[in-house]
Amino acid sequence: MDVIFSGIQPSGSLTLGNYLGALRNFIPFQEKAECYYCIVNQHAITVPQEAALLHERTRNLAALYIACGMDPKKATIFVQSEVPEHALLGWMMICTSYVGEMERMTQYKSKARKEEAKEGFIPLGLMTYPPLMAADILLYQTTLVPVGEDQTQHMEITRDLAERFNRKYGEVFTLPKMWAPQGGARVMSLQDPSSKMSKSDDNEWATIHMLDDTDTIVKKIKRAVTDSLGHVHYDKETQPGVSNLMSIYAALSGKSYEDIERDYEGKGYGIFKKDLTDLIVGEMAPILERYHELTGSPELDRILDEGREKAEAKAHATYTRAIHAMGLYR
Ligand code: ATP
Ligand code: LTN
Repeated sequence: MDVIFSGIQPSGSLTLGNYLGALRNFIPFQEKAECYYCIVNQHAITVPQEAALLHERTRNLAALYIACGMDPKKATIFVQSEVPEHALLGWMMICTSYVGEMERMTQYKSKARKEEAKEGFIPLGLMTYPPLMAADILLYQTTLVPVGEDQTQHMEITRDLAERFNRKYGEVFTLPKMWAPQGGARVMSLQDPSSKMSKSDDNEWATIHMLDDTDTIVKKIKRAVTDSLGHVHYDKETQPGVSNLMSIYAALSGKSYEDIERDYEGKGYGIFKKDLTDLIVGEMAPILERYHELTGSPELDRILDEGREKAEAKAHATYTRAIHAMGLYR
């Protein structure tokens, strides 16, 4: 049976990109695999966070996981910082990593540039982010990691570190594979279709948040950049804005690009955008309702307490093997 591990950072309000590229795809695995779904708050603190807000977002993200259909009876849902083996193995993976390979990571380069411009310094945690992510995954002997396409490089380094460790100290870790969805693996900004939709984007028109109300979604889709060609056609080169909207439409409706092109032949962007808005609202409305029921409820704590226990048991077994392999014992 496959072992699935994935995580999302509680670093902001989740976007439609997080949903289509990651969260939505976590759900079907719980029927057929051993699943661990983590709220990776220790990754969130690789850039400055406000304490009260981080706490609130951590709970809210857990509620959102469950609102999307994650079933705590079938999947283990937990908070990264509550299972200390993540940080402990994280340190061992940092010591297995090289500065050069970390400096070459594209997410590191772009986030380092951004933080330096904003704060005047680069937090070291940004550079050691990948070995912590490797530890997350390797602790559970994970076979498959469902993530969006932007995580490809992080998955490659995870495998490299696991192989390096196994070669040097003995076979401790399973080599995990990345699993990216067919559609929605890379949702782009509504304002600049050359960059990915991101929860930390400062331009509020660029991003649809899962918690946006209907009115806001209507306005954001209306304002989404298109072009002057006026036909609904998939071509990322000549019509990047429309193609991005089509990819969201396809991911939500299950239709192919050809079907969508046929359905909107001779119709303008207005009708297409209205139908797309309906699709997004239709998908999000039931999630929102369940989310609001859960956020304040004690049920959430019970679920996360249980998740921590189950995760800890599995993580501890791998961690024990790893410290023995490395000689980290008396
Ligand atoms: P940040 O903007 O704070 O760096 P993020 O929005 O990229 O965060 P993460 O928490 O880093 O979100 O990612 C959570 C998951 O969502 C990952 O699996 C990632 O691949 C996926 N994801 C993020 N943005 C997109 C996107 N635009 N399209 C598809 N998948 C995405
Ligand atoms: N880097 C990931 C978040 C993350 C993650 C993980 C994803 C941290 N640890 C382990 C999958 C498995 C991101 O999505 N930005």
